[in-house]
Amino acid sequence: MNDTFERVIQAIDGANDIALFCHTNPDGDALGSMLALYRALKNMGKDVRAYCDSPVPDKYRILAGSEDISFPQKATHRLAIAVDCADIDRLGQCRKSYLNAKQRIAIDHHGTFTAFGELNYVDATASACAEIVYQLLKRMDLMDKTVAELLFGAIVTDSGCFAFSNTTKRTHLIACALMDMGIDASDIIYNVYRSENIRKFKLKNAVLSRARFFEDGRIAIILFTKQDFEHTGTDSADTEGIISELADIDTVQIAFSVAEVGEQSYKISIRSKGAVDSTAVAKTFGGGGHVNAAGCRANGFAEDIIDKLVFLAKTVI
Ligand SMILES: [Mn+2]
Repeated sequence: MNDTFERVIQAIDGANDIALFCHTNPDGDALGSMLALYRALKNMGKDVRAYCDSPVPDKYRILAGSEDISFPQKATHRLAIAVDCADIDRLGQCRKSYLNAKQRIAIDHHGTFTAFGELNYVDATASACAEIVYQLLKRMDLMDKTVAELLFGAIVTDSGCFAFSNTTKRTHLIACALMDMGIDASDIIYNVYRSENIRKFKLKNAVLSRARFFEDGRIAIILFTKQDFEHTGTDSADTEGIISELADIDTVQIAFSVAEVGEQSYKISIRSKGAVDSTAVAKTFGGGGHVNAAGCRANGFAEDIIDKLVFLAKTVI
């Protein structure tokens, strides 16, 4: 299903008015990949916009160009490029604007990618979508230090700072190439990966203290309630990464984070180890992702959802 970089480059060369899109509730890879393209295409002299239907989380406001990200303002664009989205619904409210573009490209690294663009480029072996964007921009000779910083931050986010099993030799080789451009790697790692505000620290401690374990500690679940967010002054974006604390427990084979995002509406993140397939559970709820990291949404009562997750988890561990 893959189109070549040549065809993607041809489409970019042939368009002046380009809109970039990333997924709703953006993470470091979605934002870093999109903003790297944004800066590179701007440097090319293109009229380029960067769109997302959610506000940029505080910790990512340091990313160059993040202040330019907006909700789509123009009815149609000549070319639309979506990054880090496995399916078109991940664009949230930006979906319509993406579909309105005269030509559409989708670049992604999820195994559950649905090839929703006219031109599609997917590489499920890439730790981050930014690995693909790096290869594309390198080929186009559009790399600069700021682009390198954005791509490095994106790779750090999605590879768990080079610790997740999705990290390959190529991930490290790209990181080396980015470091050769003069970036301050440890500074970026601190800012996008390690640092957290005191509100998130309090949220993490409240929720982790109530973690539940099943099947001799092989299944772990944490639940973020509306009250947790209210008491700590946080929101669902602050749940990012907390699930890793469960996955770090030696007995845990599969971990779930269930976050209340609306009235009887929950966002579920799943992490697993080795051959334990997170997507097998996510797909049951209409979600997707990678073997060891997936996500989905569910409606209903938290306890019913947790029961269902534990039941499904038992079938995959
Ligand atoms: Mn990603």
